[in-house]
Amino acid sequence: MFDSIKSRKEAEESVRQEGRLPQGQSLTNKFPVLHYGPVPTFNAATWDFRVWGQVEEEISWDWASFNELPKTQLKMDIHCVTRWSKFDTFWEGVSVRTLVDEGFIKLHPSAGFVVQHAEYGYTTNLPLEVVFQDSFLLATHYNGEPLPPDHGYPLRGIIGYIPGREDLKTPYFWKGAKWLRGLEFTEQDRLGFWEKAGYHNNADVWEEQRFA
Ligand SMILES: Nc1nc2c(c(=O)[nH]1)N[C@H]1C(S)=C(S)[C@@H](COP(=O)(O)O)O[C@H]1N2
Ligand SMILES: [Mo]
Repeated sequence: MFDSIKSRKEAEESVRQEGRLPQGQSLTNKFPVLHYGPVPTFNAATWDFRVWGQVEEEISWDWASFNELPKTQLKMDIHCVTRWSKFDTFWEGVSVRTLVDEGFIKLHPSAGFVVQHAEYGYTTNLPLEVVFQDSFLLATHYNGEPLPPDHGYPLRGIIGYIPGREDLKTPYFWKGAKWLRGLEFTEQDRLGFWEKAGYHNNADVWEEQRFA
């Protein structure tokens, strides 16, 4: 027990020295579960993933065809607004930028923002430029395994900080919707669930933009 406390503190000190610990955050080796409402069940027969809004054509995939899309792996640090941070988390999933580059999604020039739509009506919003970053993924796997149900199985958005990539924006982790069912591309920004509840729309972890 004391060993694990000591190693948590040591790990925290080393990420602090590397400049990877934002103000007001502390390191956890656990993986806290945080969401509003119940954990939905997954039914492969009825699940689909839809893309609509400022696109040339609406598109939807069922679970089997979604899994044939090109996959990307990503290691990054995630930062929850409730002050826990988890370092070197390892994910696999589908890059929205790749879907656009490879013509799976054909965007309208007017598309400027993205609303992630999840089960039970949870939404969160990001600028298109952030969704296109290397640090945003539609994740199917965590640590080489399918996502656990309470972490978003079968699909969730994820956003975090890739060490050394000061060129990228790093919002808090709520900007990744668990149990994701679709992306809506919009012309104007539209506030999501926590954003409407008073959380900061930009949510930059380095600026501690927690509340609006
Ligand atoms: N569908 C849905 N996704 C959500 C939330 C939620 O309430 N509903 N909460 C967000 C918040 S506040 C955080 S910090 C992360 C937590 O992800 P985790 O439970 O896998 O740690 O999920 C985000 N995604
Ligand atoms: Mo959060």
